[in-house]
Amino acid sequence: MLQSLSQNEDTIVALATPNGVGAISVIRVSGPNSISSVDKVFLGKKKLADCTSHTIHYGKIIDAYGETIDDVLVSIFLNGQSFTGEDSIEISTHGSPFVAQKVISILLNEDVRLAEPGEFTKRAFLNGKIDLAQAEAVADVINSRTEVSLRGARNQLDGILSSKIDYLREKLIQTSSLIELELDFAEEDIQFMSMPEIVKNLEEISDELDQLLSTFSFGKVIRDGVNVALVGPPNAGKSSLLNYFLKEARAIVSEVPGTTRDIIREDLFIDGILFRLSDTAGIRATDDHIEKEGVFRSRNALKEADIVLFLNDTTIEFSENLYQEILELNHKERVVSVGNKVDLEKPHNENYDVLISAKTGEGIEKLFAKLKEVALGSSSYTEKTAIVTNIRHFEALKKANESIESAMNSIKEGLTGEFISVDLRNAVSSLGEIIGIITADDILNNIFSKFCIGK
Ligand SMILES: Nc1nc2c(ncn2[C@@H]2O[C@H](COP(=O)(O)OP(=O)(O)OP(=O)(O)O)[C@@H](O)[C@H]2O)c(=O)[nH]1
Ligand SMILES: [Mg+2]
Repeated sequence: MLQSLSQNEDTIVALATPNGVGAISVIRVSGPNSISSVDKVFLGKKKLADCTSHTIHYGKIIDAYGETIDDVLVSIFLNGQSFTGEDSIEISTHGSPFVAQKVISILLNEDVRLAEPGEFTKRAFLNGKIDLAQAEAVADVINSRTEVSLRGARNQLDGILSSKIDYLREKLIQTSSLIELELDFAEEDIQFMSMPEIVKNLEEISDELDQLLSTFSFGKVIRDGVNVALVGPPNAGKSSLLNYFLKEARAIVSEVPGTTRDIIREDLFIDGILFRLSDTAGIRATDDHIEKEGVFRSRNALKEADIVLFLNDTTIEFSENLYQEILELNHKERVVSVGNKVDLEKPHNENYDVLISAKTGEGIEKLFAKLKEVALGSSSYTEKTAIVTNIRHFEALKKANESIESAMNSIKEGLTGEFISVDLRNAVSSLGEIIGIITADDILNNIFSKFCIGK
């Protein structure tokens, strides 16, 4: 099933723990010569070649002159029962980067080479231990910074997305093979499955793909967080709100309109979701060329934001023109209109989704709830729901769905089976790309080069 089973002649080594001082450092070795190479530098009670899999051995690592480098513990993984699917060894040394580097350099003399970034995970994939979507989830688990993003990555590593893709791909292959059968027997005028039935199958698959695609906005939120731009006229209290969120005087606040010029970015976690805040310059026409640049940057930030917090001072008139401009630069459902300074006087509230005071904190809980609501949408996903968090998967799903739609159009137009088959084959291969059934080398390299060395 896999494109190429890993026939790695090379045995690789890398530091698996961070390169710094700690209690222990772990060095990972994987490949056909793992045992023999380590045996040459390891002095224990018995040879590692005589030990069984999944056992741990105390001993010393010695250099070419017989000098002891360190006392170590060596764990052995044999017979494909390792992360990579190859014979592997993990050496735990004392946690000094110098000791770890020394052990690695000794091994480099014993027919072992340094691993490339992500090479252990790449081997796990090539040896069929995990599929490509799961390999990518390994990186997401490592990079996850919040409870929510970790759960999303775990979901993918557990294969929930993969098995959904697998199921849809199989269903598509079945449908498409029926059409191909028909092609083969076209002369004999035999029908294996009626066209309406085929169309019904394709529609079902397409619906499920649509459903998966629709999880991406949520998936992106849980994996990468949400960009929130604090935008509004000068003096609305944007910087005050940023400071209130962060519980520190991060941005300069003053009664002078046009205080903020540069964009100030900070992260805020609300219930495990990462909100990346940008405090921006108040938007107004100005002759000051520095402020002008600030306003230019504000407009860019608001264009790119996943959520725009449009802040206004409730004690003065609502900036209707600016509001209309924001709606043009972004999407209405992503703009939250916030009325600030409610501590000063009772406001006209018809323009606002939420009323707050960045000074007293009034209404901030409601604002948090609103931010979460806009970020997550009406999604109600359980831990068993397949969620698309990765743009590569999203693009492949989109391509698959387009191919299926094109096939259905061909059917409607009464085109011959060949047209339909080509599209369906494309759809099958797009789905296969997600789990790595057939994936071009450059795509694989691109994916694994983003890993750290030792993973
Ligand atoms: N009473 C009251 N004053 C506030 C509130 N929020 C902000 N202010 C005051 O409003 C003024 C402007 O606040 P900033 O936070 O600097 O406003 P800004 O929107 O960042 O302004 P620019 O950076 O100039 O665009 C300051 O004097 C703040 O103390 C509030 O909720 N209540
Ligand atoms: Mg400001």
